[in-house]
Amino acid sequence: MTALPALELVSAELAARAARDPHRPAFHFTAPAGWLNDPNGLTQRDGEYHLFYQFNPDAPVHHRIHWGHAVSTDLVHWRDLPIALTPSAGPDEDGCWSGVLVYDGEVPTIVYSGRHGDRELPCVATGSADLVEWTKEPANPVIAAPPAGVDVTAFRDHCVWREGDVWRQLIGSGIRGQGGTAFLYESPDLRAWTYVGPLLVGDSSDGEPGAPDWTGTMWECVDMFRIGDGDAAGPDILVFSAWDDGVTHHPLYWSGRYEGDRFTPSALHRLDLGGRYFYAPQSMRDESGRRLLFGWLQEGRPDSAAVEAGWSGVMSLPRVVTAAPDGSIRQSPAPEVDALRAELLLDKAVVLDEEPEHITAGNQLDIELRLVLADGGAATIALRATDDGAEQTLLRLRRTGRTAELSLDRSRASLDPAVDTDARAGSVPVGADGAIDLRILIDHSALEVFAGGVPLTARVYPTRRDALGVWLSGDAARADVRAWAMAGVGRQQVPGA
Ligand code: DQQ
Repeated sequence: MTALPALELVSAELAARAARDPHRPAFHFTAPAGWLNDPNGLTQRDGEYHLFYQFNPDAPVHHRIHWGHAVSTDLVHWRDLPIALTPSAGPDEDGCWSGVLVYDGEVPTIVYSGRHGDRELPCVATGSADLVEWTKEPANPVIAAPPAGVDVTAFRDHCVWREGDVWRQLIGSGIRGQGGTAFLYESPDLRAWTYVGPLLVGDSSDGEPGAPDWTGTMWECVDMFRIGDGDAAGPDILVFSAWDDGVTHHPLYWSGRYEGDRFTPSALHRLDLGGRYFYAPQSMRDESGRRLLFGWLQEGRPDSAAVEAGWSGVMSLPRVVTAAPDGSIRQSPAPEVDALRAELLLDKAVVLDEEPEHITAGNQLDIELRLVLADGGAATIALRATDDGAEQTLLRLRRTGRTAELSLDRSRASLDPAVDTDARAGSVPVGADGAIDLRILIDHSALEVFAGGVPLTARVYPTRRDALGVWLSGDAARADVRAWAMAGVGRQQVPGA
């Protein structure tokens, strides 16, 4: 029996409730209703991008996770395809958790974590050539248990690649008393796996659990890639999401070198200054050789509010990842996002002073700002702001030499006392001329900011309908600003799917 697409699986009542929510983004990908979390199985096939995602059609809570499936030719307009994986009696009875898609010769193959009871084990499913129908391997799980003799904190999520004539995979885990890790396995056929050893082990005693670069006691959604080829290749990048005892902390990455059976790190970096608001990212190399990255924008309102809204979870816009000269990576929205610019609202140079200047308004905006700050200079951008300032989300930048501190102040972002208002901050690069290229994408409750290629993602939930203003202020600063109203992407289904 062919599975149903997401929109046909959710109840009409839930979908209607979700559609009415003013906090629901219009140009980010979301589930039609219910729950969405991690991006999975990213691939481009015959020119079409496939986005699978962790999905619960029944309610906006993380429970009995399915693999939703959507397809796009332009990375911004997505069509629903039938659900790829549904929990069924056996090792994924309680959920089809995160994983990846690889091509075993001509056979599309998903490697994912089947959840049964309170544990997850690696499972495999094979797909039709069009990636629409999936058949689970009768021999699931393909690995019966975590490595013998290792006391693990958890064991799930997969990064799989072909190396010479074998398959290799990383499984996210943690060694109790030591730290997060990625276990390396090898297989001739994606079914029989031999444990090789830990690729790298973190140290959870290093730093405070609250610190934005704490590596956690378990690494979720490990993802390893190299940007570029041959002599032009950048460092190897090992991405993971730091987790501890049920708490999703933040995504980090090691830059370094993968060689033999080990990863030798040279530095640890924050992947997104927004922390848990860009969680469990997965990347893919597309047919043109770009490294694309998607992540899950978690909610910042209480579970009860999401349940009432009928939906939870936003997929990030697609990001292009490039290597920076210092060994870190830079991220920017894929150029395809520009196609959603519906109307140019503003194109002007502004000299900033203490008095905030109203420059534009909207809750679906793309703002490009080239901000030139004197050393020690600062600028503030107020977003989703009411004229009386009762609600406003503030982005601040303060330059010191060749870096600037970017901070997000949500203390007045919402009059709703229940939503998350924690601050976020981190360092971003400044050009030799003192300029910072900023890109700010506002999509109702979803906020993605890129400053010199360093992202800061968050969620905001203003209560007032007039919380739309964008204001600029600063000292020793000027800005070239362009802003566009962004079109929504709607939702399409494959007829008869
Ligand atoms: N979400 C998945 C897990 C993963 C976590 C389950 C990260 O496989 O570890 O939905 O958000």
